[in-house]
Amino acid sequence: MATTLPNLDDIDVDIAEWRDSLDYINEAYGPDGVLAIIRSLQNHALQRGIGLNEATLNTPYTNTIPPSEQPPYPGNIHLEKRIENIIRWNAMAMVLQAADSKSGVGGHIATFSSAATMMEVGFNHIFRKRSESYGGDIVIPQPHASPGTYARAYLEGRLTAAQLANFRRQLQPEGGLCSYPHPRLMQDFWQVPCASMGLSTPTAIYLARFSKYLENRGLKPSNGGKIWCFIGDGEADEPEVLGTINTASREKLDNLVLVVNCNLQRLDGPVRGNGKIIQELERSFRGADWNVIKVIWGGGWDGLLAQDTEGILRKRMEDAVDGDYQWYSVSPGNIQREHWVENNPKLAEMMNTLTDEEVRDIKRGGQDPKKVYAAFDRARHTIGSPTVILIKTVKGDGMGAVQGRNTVHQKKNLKPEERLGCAREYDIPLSDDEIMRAEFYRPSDDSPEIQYLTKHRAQLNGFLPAREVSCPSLSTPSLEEFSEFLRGSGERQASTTMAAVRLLGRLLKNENIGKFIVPIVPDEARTFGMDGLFRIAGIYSAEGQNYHPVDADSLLPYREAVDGQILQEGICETGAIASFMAAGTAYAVHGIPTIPFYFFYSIFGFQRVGDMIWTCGDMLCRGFLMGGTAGRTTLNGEGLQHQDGHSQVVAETVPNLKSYDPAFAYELAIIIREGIRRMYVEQEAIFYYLTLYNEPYTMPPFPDSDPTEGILRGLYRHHESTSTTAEKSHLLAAGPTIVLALKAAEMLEELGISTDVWSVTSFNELYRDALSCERWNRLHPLDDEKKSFLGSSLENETGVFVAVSDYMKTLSAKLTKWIPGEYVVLGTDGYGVSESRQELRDYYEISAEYIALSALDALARQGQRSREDVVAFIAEHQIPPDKFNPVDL
Ligand SMILES: Cc1ncc(C[n+]2csc(CCOP(=O)(O)OP(=O)(O)O)c2C)c(N)n1
Ligand SMILES: [Mg+2]
Repeated sequence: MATTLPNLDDIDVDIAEWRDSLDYINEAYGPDGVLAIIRSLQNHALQRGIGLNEATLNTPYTNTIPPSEQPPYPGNIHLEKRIENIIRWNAMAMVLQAADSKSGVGGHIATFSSAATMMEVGFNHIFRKRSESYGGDIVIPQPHASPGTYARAYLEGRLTAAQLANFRRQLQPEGGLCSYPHPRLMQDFWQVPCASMGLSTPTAIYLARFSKYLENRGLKPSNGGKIWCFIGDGEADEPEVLGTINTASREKLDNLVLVVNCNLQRLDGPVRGNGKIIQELERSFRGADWNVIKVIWGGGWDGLLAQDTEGILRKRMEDAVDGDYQWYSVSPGNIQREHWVENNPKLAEMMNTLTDEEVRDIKRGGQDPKKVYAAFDRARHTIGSPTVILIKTVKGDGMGAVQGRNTVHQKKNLKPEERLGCAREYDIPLSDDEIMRAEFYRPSDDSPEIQYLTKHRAQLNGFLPAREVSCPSLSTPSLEEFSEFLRGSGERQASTTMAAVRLLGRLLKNENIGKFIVPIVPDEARTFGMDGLFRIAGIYSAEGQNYHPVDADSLLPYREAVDGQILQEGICETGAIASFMAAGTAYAVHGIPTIPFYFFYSIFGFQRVGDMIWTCGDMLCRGFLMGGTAGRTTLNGEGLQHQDGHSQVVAETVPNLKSYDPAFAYELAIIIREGIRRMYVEQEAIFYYLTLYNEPYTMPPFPDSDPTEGILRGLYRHHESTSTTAEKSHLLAAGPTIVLALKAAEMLEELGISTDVWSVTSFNELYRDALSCERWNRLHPLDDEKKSFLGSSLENETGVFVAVSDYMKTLSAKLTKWIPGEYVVLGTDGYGVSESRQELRDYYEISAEYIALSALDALARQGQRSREDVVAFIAEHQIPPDKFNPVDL
């Protein structure tokens, strides 16, 4: 490791001779010659067991771009600094006013303080908005730096002082601002949600990838547009960050720039006190084939580094760890000097060219706009690979005594004298009283600052971030197109998964919307029978297919193509859901109405990437989440970690997600058709979750009674009893459990109990509707009562009710209040078990026998049947009364 390497002076070898030799090879054979020699030496060392990771993956702890390659700065640094300082002040003032209001809503200052310069360089010179001729940059700032983005928008005249004053108070009458970037809550402003640490990186990577996909498929012109994603150095510890970076280089995403604000601190303390986060990240990103640009030192070091012919200063820079650097950021110049030169007379001599003040003021790269611009400029001109820029900054830069302290992240208030100190340093022309009240400052529209800032944004096509949706509506596919599913399967049996994949195949052929369909699947296409689509739609690959596929001669070859339509994501649910997000938001990002159908193993959806699904809701994403091989018992054999009996329960927690658990192919067709209409014709901000099953059974034809409304709102009577006995039961079944309910109905009819079977396509939709009617009635006591769909569907029904699904009982139990009679819920609570379908259904007590038993028992409890009848039923069907309860496993 760097800190333990011996000094070159202490090694008895003439290093100058080695260097001369390399120079000679370079002159005679060029860089390839040098590479060949180094590679040979490297292999030689490796064969002797010498680990070379650091030597090969790390460059020195200096700026990647030397002063000689630095482009001239394209702006007025002095004026930009002034603007930056005003923005810094207003950003700070927002949080201070929130603190003064005693509303307790909080806010952060330190993150933006460290990021201000890099953001300003970007906004003044780099981030370009979408136009006729340009695809448009997307800027994803660090979430905790949001006050800075708001403060700039205030200067730009896009936000009012009242809005700034209501930071984190969105319910105030004058309007307010959300804490972090949340497109759902500020739909004209924020483009991408990023407040859950780590998720913005895969989001950015897959947005960039989807942009290339659209270009390669001819849906978008190749007219540029980059994703600029800013994250924290602490944030880079989230597994989603480094976990998805290989995709970016494999896909050659040169439209992606990730900027890591390396202020060396996270919330609690140093990110890598004992090491160097920049070097560590450099190794990871270089190892993943990214273009890495380090911005470590400000221009104040250039002169010293130029004098450092013996590498003394560089070695010292290399040896100091981040804990030291953080300490320097809080220490006076003389103390810094003492520690830095560490009795090294040569270094002391070099540093003596600077006063203590100058030592104290010497800046890090992220505080120097010229260094930042050089990096941003190189990144935007990089071709063939994604770029990561590692920028060293100071957390809480300019916050006075708390700058660089471990507590700075949480610092939400400043004392009056601290406020004065900051404002005076920023040269804010407000009175002392105004400063102590943390008032905002905005120069007049004709001031040089506002003129400069607006001119530069105009040159870059307008203000950012901005979310401007302009997307054509599609047309709803006709019902005839789904006739195959409305006809039923006849003698054949089919599963809802098979039906869904066939339906997807049909939609792909639709003249109007076919090209907008984006089938997405992790490494599971064969599980769902989607391999048939490979040939017709092709698997997207930016490189095409440079090999002869092993199954080229078969009917279903693995066909990769540059214009392939299917996104086969490999075993990466995070990437797949990020692709769903990119495809489902292309209507807003690019004005292109792509319709994602993401097929996945249902248990690896909400459970695995629930936070990303929540983010999809935030980003107003559209599309269909298709949870395949669903159901705790229907997916037999796979056991505890695969058998999903709860995703429908969790789906209910996402407010604008419509979740359905259909039983039949025609239900599926009606729901998907309506989803396309609502999302892509009416442009509603909703998305869909459908659970699909692998159990084949006969798919009935669309009933003459036309249950369309019931299918969409959650329930309809699928089977009406022809008997008219006094005793009545209703079985409410979802998904494939309807087959069990129909069998149970026969058993109950044999016992003389008239039984209807209702297909419940969505317990969740019924519940939401019932709650919303109940709320409305409470608020309108004198008006006619609104009836919920569930209430009016069942209002004339009597008897007992049994609900069953392949999900936890809580899914149906939440309807209890609105069911007009004794109500029993059956479900699959407990961990999954490896067993056959039939055994599992007995085990979780949802088989036909248990359904019938539940109805019979409910009637007995109502006094309509004797308890002896129940005992007899238990005995006849050999139901073990002392059976193990699955939730106890
Ligand atoms: C998933 C998640 N975990 C925790 C948090 C809380 N949190 C917000 S900011 C932060 C520290 C950020 O540190 P860093 O990424 O280094 O950014 P900096 O503020 O230093 O620029 C934490 C822990 C969060 N927002 N999301
Ligand atoms: Mg940090």
